Amino acid sequence: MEVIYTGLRQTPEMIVAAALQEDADAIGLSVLSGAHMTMFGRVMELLRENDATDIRVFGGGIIPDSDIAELEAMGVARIFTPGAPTAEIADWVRENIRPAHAA
Ligand code: B12
Repeated sequence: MEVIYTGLRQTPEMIVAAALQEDADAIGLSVLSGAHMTMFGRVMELLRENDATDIRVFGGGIIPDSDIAELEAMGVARIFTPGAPTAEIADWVRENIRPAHAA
């Protein structure tokens, strides 16, 4: 898979613009600051506004369990929290991103 790293401290607008321009299958967000509800929420909103909800959104960070259900209700496909092994994340991406996009 090709991964485009956009760098630190990107706004949701910059992230969604990059995903649209690059025709991305998925957006992976890392939010450690506690602003995950705002950041994920705005990314989901911008994807809807751009008719691009086929781009799957997933990610991780310092995210309390109690917020994960709400993020999933917003349409976030999966959240990984500290301690998640890289292999588990890679397996999830292999199983969920390409097949979902091809279907
Ligand atoms: C290094 C660090 C910093 C550095 C960041 C350097 C940098 N360039 O990134 C500096 C010094 C700048 C910093 C600043 C701040 N920090 Co700080 N920082 C940390 C620290 C020690 C490590 C964070 C880190 O990089 N972890 C590496 C990541 C990759 O690890 P991880 O979260 O375990 O990742 C796993 C999962 O979350 C998941 N995942 C994470 N991202 C993604 C993305 C994708 C796509 C996927 C699939 C999975 C995934 O998979 C990973 C593997 O298991 C943590 C404490 C800690 N031990 O976590 C505090 C911590 C994150 N910081 C904290 C705080 C409060 C701050 C500040 C607000 C402090 C301040 N008052 O200014 C600022 C916020 C800056 C900002 N805007 O985000 C708190 C956050 C509390 C919260 N959110 O509730 C923490 C948890 C410390 C604490 N216990 O209080 N910080």
